[in-house]
Amino acid sequence: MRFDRIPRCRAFALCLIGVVLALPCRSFAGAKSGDVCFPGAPGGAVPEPADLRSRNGELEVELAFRSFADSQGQTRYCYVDGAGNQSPTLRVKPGDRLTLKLRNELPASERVHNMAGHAGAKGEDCTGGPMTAASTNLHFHGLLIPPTCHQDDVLRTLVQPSASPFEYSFEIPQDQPPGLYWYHPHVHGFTKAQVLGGASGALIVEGIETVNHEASGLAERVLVIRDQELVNPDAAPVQTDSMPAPQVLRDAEGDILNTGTGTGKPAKDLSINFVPVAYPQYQPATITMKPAEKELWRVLNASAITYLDLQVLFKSRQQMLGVVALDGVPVNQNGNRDQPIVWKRHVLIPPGGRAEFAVIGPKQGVPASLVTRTVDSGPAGENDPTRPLATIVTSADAPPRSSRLPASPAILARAHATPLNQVAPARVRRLYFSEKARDPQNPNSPTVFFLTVEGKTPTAFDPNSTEPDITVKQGDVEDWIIENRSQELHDFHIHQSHFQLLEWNGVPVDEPYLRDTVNVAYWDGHSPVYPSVKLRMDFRDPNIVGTFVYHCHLLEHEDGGMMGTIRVEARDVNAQTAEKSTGNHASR
Ligand SMILES: [Cu+2]
Repeated sequence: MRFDRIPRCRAFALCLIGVVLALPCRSFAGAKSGDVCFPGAPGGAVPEPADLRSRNGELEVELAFRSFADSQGQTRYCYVDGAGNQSPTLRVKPGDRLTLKLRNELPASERVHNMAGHAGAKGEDCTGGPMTAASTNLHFHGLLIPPTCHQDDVLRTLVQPSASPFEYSFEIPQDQPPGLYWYHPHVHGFTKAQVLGGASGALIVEGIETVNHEASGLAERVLVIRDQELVNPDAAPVQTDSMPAPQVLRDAEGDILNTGTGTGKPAKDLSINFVPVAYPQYQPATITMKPAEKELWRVLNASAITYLDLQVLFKSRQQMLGVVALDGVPVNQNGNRDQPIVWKRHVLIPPGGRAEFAVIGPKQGVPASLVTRTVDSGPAGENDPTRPLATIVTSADAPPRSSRLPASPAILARAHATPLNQVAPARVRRLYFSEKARDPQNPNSPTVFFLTVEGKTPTAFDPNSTEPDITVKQGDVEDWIIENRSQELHDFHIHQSHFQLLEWNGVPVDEPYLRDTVNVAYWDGHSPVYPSVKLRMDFRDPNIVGTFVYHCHLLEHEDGGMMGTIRVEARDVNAQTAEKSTGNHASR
């Protein structure tokens, strides 16, 4: 696959000329190589991202990473494949090899020369280099692949604009749960800017219907919800009721503070498959379904800092959503065989999280919508008011979905590890989120964010540190209690693994399913006990050996220091052999 040789600037200029001459510019779905990132039209149809499917056990993709300044002067980013598809969905099966060549095509003005080291074509080491606004890399969020060079390392891999395309190449593990994952950049200090600018895409491990039969035969709809800077930052809120608009207050980072009212100016706008739904009018995008058809909605919250709490309304009545997978893992996969579907009236998806749920469309003529409810992010959190995302329109003539899951899936024999909650933890650790103003004398100085192991001194993440914050033995399972000692929500995420939520604020929960992101409630400022989650962490998979990160997935917090490193050490080879022979390898 070759990249188009037309320079981006020339293609963009041609497009601008097209606008002037009233020629139709290419839409996102029809964008061709050479075009830069294209947002959808407000109120327009929600396009399905292009599907790139593996064949004969392989998927080879080349993605160009591009940027441009939008009409507000904000830098927008996107991935474009050789055929001009923007942020395509990568579809692979367990056992497939994914080879992804990433070419950093950020503008020449952002190029960095005289690099101390640079990441390049396969065969070279991932030796780091300058972490700048122009450097990038990829994280394959949720995949159980090694945290190593050319696979899923984010600590040393930096792709510079002057570098040759960087090759990622790895095998999708046979035991990777089938579901929705995603790819996004992960350069410390610059992750928020790139993801907020639009740098993200879906990755689907096929076969969800072979594990969770509730998904069999359903038409699929991939919905990637991103946040972005406000299109109309100076507009006054539209009065929707008799309540006065709440006062707009900003935090030290300039984000609009949570009002707790569910109304007011949001911290960020949202888009749905790049169709913006902008404050203050929130003109919803359009989803067209056949009347009363059941679909599998595969929803990714690719926002940098915005929480989603999704619900589907018919008129104003909440509809039940049939959750079949969270964070890529079918809800019946962790020994939860009696519960293939979890019915919910609304689904909270923190930044980085995914939810896959069955939706039965409205009957012909019934007004319906997809809405995100307000999320109270705490006194120091950002404002996430209630707002519509899409109007659901029914039409008997709606074109069939481009992808439908097999109706009669073969039942695959999968080797499942012992359910996490049946494994005794080797130890318990306590970690905590906290924040402080950089200048204690000035509460408006930038916030420093910490994610600290209890007993250690809170320190912002240092990319140059060579000592891990936590060391674990591969094969172990541990319990981690994660406290929130700040007055805003945080969203815990760890690479290379899924965990199980055991307790919420000290109270046991009945959640036999796995996650890779979890929201941690905010502290009210005076309670003697901090809010917390207790998680059972899984370090059994041999692929996990290496050094990788855990962090808050509100990317402003991650970039601001709320991240730590963990080194998983290989077990003694003799001990591994002995365990395998006694069948104890996965059930320790
Ligand atoms: Cu956070």
